[in-house]
Amino acid sequence: MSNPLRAKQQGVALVTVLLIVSILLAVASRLMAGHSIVINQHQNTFEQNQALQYALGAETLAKQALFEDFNTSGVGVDHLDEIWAQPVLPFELDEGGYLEAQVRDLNSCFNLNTLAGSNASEYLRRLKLMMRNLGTPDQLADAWKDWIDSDAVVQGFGAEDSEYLLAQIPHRTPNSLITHVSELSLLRNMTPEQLELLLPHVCVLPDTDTRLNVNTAGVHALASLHEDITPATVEALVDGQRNFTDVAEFINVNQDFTPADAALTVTSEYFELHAIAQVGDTSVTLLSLLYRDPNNGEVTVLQRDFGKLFRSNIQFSTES
Ligand SMILES: [Ca+2]
Ligand SMILES: [Ca+2]
Repeated sequence: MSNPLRAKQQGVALVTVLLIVSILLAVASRLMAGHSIVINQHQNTFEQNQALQYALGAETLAKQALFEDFNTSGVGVDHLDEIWAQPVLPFELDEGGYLEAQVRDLNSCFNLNTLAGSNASEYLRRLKLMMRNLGTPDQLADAWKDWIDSDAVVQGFGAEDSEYLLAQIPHRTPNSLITHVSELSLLRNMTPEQLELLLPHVCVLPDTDTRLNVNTAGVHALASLHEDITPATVEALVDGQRNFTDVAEFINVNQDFTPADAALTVTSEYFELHAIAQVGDTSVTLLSLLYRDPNNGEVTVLQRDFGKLFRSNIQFSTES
């Protein structure tokens, strides 16, 4: 065999080997990349699950605190100095990350579902008053009543399906109790600015006749009770320490509330836990609606929402 032919064969063999090596390298790097994605996916799933378990742990802790408050530490009264009302300061988790939780009393806000109950006209009057106090048009209260009342009859400045079906994105009214406060944003003529004003003072409970806890209620929820009660008067009351043991004691020092005494209480049945747990690069937020049975203090989870942005209530002073 001549030398040029042999050299040519050797060249072909070398190219073949190089080709095989480069294919193997490509396959290996593809496998490595795939493997790395699988590892990251597993790590994310693992961290997500750990964060979820921490958030659910916070929920269990809140249930326990509310149960103990009912039976031992805070019997017969609920106020903001009790243990359940104290936020859990953010604390570091062993896995790297943190957990923070807070409980809010929901007998402190205006329950929007009350406009679908047997006492709807009274609650409509209160919602209108609250809207006027907040500087939003009280016609929105008519629209809200139509949104959840069972009939399809337009009342006042309200609106029913006939109007919402003509909207740019046609939709229907639920005509029943609702489960999420975000439905307010679907009301006809509701602007984002008006929604932002209303949201801190309203809530949604599976109940159509909810009393306000005078020890925890906010300024606008209390001021909505009667025309003679102004937000300015209530501000002084809310800023002070509130630990009334019964409604009569409260009325005795706050005579303006006499016409609304049937709407008041000093204990609460509905609460909301909001927690955030972060593990590694993953975080889970949990908003749980809790009901505490007024007969035995047993606490039940009615609803869980994993989509609500967590906003801490903790305020640090510059010195601390
Ligand atoms: Ca209590
Ligand atoms: Ca309706």
